[in-house]
Amino acid sequence: MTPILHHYAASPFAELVRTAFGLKAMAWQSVSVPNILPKPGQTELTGGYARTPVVQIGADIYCDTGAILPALEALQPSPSFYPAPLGAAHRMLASWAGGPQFLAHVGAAMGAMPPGALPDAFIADRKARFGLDVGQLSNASPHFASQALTAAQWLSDTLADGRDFVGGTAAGHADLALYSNIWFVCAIPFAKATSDRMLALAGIGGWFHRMAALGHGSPTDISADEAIDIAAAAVPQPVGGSIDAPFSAGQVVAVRGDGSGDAPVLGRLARLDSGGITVLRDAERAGLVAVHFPRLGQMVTPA
Ligand SMILES: N[C@@H](CCC(=O)N[C@@H](CS)C(=O)NCC(=O)O)C(=O)O
Repeated sequence: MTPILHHYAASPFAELVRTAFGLKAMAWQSVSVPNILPKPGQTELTGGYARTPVVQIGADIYCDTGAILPALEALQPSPSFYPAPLGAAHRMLASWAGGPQFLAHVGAAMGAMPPGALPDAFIADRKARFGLDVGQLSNASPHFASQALTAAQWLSDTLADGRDFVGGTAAGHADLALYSNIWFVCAIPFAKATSDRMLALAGIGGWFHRMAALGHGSPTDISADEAIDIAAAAVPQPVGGSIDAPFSAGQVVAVRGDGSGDAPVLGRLARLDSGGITVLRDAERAGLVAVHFPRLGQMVTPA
């Protein structure tokens, strides 16, 4: 079944997934979502999760790149997102790039924007949902740029032995995560002074162009309504894994993302272990869907 990406062009985590499709040379369907709330098409499927990106495979809905990449890996194992010798350690590096380093790159990129460059509605959305005052990022921009440049220097040091990618000859999840951060700084023309410094570091320019050359696979546009119809016509795939104590199968739980005030996703627990979280829920138009999350970064509580 063709995966469907719910995303918008400027999202760095969406760029990670678009490039992941390129790495695997996959065909996919593209649904454009707003970059602020409300996102009615997306939340009809997720039950509340409103971050970007989300990937849908039939009636299975994957929230967060930490759940999306393993799902795409299962759909098409080769070439792998976790090539040897790093293997699963790709996830640890990606988690650092997508965690503390994500804010550093957002600050380096958006902090360079002049006052008034961002719409008021976008500033209000990020303040209400994440407590982030993007309108004030410019004050801390030199600090954030220093953090992002330090990460770029570490990447340069890693590539100094002549390897093509972080783990050797093949690109993997770590490369995708580091790439999407630097891509975001490069995408904001106001941050050119910082992106130029990053790309000038030994090895980074060549690596960045090798990553960009992976492309985005083969997307086809569909509407949010078509994606909902696809979910309605499908049934969730059988769920693997297990359920950690003290929770039990079928128990109604709330899943909340760390650091966001977005609505929790309520559903009947089908999986809760280090491999991920799955809840089943009955969507108004899409019918029975399975909503999947990574375990890291999500809080699960009885509802
Ligand atoms: N841990 C999540 C982070 C996703 C994330 O923070 N995405 C940003 C955009 S790049 C976001 O959702 N911003 C708010 C929005 O798009 O509404 C992941 O790996 O997918």
